[in-house]
Amino acid sequence: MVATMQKKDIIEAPFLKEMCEATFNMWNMGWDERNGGNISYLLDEEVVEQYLDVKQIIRSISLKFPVSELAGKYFIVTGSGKYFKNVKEDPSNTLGILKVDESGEKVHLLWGFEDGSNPTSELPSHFMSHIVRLRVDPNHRIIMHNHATNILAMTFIHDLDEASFTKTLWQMCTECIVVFPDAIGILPWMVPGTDAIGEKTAEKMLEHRLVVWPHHGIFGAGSTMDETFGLIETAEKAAQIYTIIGDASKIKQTITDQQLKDLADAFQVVPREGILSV
Ligand code: 2HA
Ligand code: ZN
Repeated sequence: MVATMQKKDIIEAPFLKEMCEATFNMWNMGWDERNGGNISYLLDEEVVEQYLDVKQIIRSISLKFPVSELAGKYFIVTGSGKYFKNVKEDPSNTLGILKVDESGEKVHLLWGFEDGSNPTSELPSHFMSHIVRLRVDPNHRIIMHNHATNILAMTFIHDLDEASFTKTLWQMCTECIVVFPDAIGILPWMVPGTDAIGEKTAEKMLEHRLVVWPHHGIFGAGSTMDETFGLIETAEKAAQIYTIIGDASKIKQTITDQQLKDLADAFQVVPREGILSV
């Protein structure tokens, strides 16, 4: 007889705690008003199995966009319409653990969304971005979306050219070029929640870990929750400096292109081509 391993309490799972902390911190930063924002986090089967019987499917949810590349993969995701403010007090209604089925045409709910709720409305952008980031970064795990206030503000007053938007952010804080040398991707304004915005976001994710949705928010990708949060936090801080300055004509001095290059060299990062004029 095979002894069945006692499952651990899912509420104690480190990945669940990370989701609770990240959603609360993002709300605290003012980036996730009401039901704004969503996170998805790729989990290893061996880890999920410590907490759940992965054969126990609660219900299955069809996807309008097949994701065969993610077949068999596990994710914890935030729920559609859920308030980030409330996740840490109510994880079993606001979060769900999903397994993508073998066809990639549906996801099986293994835990959570107990009130019958569904995964985030931005699941197309999340899943399509995961596919692309896994191609370029084997350590990739997290897609995070929020309405970072100053990034959003900047999309009204700065031109939306990726190179010039990125350079402005690099110039606002010395650490920026080191944290996101791969630059910012920017989409045209699009209706959120659609497959179309998912495809366009994922296209940008091939080359950038940060993608701005003008007048809406930002998407970030990374290998850990801290790294992904920190990536958005750093871009948002730079955007805050820009909005505090308010009028670019007031700027008397800035970090020069040569200094940005010196920084990149010192920290051994390669800035995206076509941004610095040195
Ligand atoms: O989940 O942020 O983009 C609410 C949103 C949609
Ligand atoms: Zn949003």
